Amino acid sequence: MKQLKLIGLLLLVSSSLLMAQPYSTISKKTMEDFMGKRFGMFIHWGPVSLRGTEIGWSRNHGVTQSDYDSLYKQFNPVDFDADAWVKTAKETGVKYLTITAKHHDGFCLWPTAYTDYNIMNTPYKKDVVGALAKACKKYGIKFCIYYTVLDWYDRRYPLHNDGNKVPDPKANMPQFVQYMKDQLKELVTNYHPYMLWFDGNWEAPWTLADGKEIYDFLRKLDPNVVINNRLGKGKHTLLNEESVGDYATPEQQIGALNMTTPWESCITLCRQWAWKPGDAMKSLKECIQTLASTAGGNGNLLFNIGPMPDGRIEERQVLRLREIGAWIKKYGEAIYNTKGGPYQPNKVFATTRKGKKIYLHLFQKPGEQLKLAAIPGYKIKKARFLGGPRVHFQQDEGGIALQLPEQLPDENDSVIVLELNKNTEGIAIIGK
Ligand code: FHN
Repeated sequence: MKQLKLIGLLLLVSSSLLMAQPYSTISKKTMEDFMGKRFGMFIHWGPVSLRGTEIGWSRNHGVTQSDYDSLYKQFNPVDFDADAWVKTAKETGVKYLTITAKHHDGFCLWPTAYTDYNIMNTPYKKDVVGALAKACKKYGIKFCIYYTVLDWYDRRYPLHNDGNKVPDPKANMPQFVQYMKDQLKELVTNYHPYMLWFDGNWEAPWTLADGKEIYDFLRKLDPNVVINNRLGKGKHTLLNEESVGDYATPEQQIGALNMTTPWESCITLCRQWAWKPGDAMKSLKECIQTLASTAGGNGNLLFNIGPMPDGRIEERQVLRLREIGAWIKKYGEAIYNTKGGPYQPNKVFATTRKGKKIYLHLFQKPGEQLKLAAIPGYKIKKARFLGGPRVHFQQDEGGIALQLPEQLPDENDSVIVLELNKNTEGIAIIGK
């Protein structure tokens, strides 16, 4: 009897563990490569930039449907220069770039054979996705594609507007899923994206089964393309049995420190995803501390900009991106290919680690000293500002005290390198 109970318990535990797993077959090596990149650029762009309103969401909400759906006839970004965009991405220090090839408004930035609602039927008549893919290859940036699940423009998708709850009886979801497959095959075989960023999985017509069907379809096209978790259902911040995809996607928030589940926060430089004239833009401090806190949480940051209707990125945004890049040029060692922790990120500092080093990202001066909880079984051998002077410290079983100078070297994030006596990546999380 006891044996039967034990077998039953083991079956219960193993099935619950299996149940909690996302639908994902990506290799550990590919995910480690992706997570080591730490920093990507998100680009939300399309004919809606002519109105300066939010992509997808402003259709029937501030911009009439007929006006919104006709914008492509005027869309002529003659100043679009893929090399200039990718050079800016390079100067920013990002390792990958994700373009909205198709957002919820259904407009396609590449010459798709499956709808006329695409860039070739605008006055511009050039393949934006292809130009960016080529420029990314040229400058060594991984090219990635955002592709929406929900499509409020295409009549085969059952809902034609944000807020619609009654499916269109003339719609045809199986035909729409085939349309998705046709377009995704074009995108994967013609542009070979490193990662696919799905979105718009929350509406009723989309099911978990649809997500698994598309995931399997993509895996046959490319076993190594990284796929986010928005092919499934459920919360974007989680990776569980409702998820289809390889990593979690907290949005407009920094994900929680997590050493087991891969995640990437998508956050805007301004407030809107698509370009908006005069939109509030984040300070350099907020940008850098967001990046450091994301890496400190063991996550990636996908940082979004929205280019203008003429094809240029707004000068003030380019300048901000270059300022971020100047910081990364000096401190990138503390971001790229690091792991998060071991200390929980907070308002004063975040930590990343690599080998025997812990990088302490100091966002503000808490006083003459910074006190840290002890790291049992580990000893600090040396401490210095990255690229700067030594830092004096005391350590005992009660904790670590770092003596801070009058002036911190960087007003946004001063990085102190702690060199320990052994590899730091196994240290359990400290703090909650
Ligand atoms: O509706 C979209 C939104 O426009 C934007 O693309 C973000 C980016 O992650 N995703 C959806 C909102 O969750």
